[in-house]
Amino acid sequence: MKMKKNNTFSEIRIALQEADNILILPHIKADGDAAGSASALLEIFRKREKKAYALAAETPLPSIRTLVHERYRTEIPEGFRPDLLITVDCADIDRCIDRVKNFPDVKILNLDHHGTNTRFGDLDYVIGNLSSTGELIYSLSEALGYKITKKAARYILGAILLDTNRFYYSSTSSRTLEIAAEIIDRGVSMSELCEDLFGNNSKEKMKLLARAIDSSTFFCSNRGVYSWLPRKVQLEAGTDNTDDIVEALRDMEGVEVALLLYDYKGSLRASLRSVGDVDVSKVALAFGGGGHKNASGITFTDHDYEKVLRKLLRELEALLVRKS
Ligand SMILES: [Mn+2]
Repeated sequence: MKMKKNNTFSEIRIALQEADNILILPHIKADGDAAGSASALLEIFRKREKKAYALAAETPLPSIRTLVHERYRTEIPEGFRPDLLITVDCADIDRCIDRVKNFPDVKILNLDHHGTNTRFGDLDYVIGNLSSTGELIYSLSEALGYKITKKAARYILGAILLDTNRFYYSSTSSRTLEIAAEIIDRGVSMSELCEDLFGNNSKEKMKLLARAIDSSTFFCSNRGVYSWLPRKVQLEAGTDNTDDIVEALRDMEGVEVALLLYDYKGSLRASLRSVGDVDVSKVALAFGGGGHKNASGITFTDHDYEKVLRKLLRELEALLVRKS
């Protein structure tokens, strides 16, 4: 399959100039990169006197509320008719189709950093191995000569911090760190931002994490680990916020692949994490999901947990065996 090329900066500039009403779409179950990137764009467009809103699929999680702009909504304001849609951090159109489908004739600008991005936009700007969509928006805004305010810069730094797990992942380049440094130079306090983002775990979330760790099972000579959080367990813990749980599984000694299966809004979801050369995006793609080499996800239409788990474990084991 031949990969569609990125549009040029001048093509993107023209599309943005022609648009007066812009609707920004973060992916379903928006994470900090999606929400922060959408918020940064809202702030950048406000400065350029464009009418823009972000339309999210759900209310943002409390843990990322600090990355949410006033114009980030869950309902479209009355009378607002977009003439351009911008999808942020969406590897494929399924991640935002719930909202895109309401605007069949509106052009899409697809901004993303997932290597598996299907380039579904009328215009695409995708850089596959970048730390975050936040970093992509920073570089794009600079290339277009758009002013990045302190407020926008803070959203971007939050997006970068979350998607790199505080500069832990290999997607953190020297340029990522330079951008973070430039943002600090604009007066953004990284420690205050970190406190907002990482220092507010709810008891419910920690309880759910404890349940996941407690019920985890190792496979492939302890090189892999999985856990399962059905709706019932989420209700008992008092939250459906599964953020950071799969990372905690991955960070156990000797683990190369971690899998978290969980019920999410009526579907069964799998989050995959890996370390080093183990490429879980291959497994995700094989099941209709997507993501990055070390972090991918899949939404299953099949609700049979046992069957899905069996299939996934078979593929993950094969992946680990091939690597060793
Ligand atoms: Mn991202």
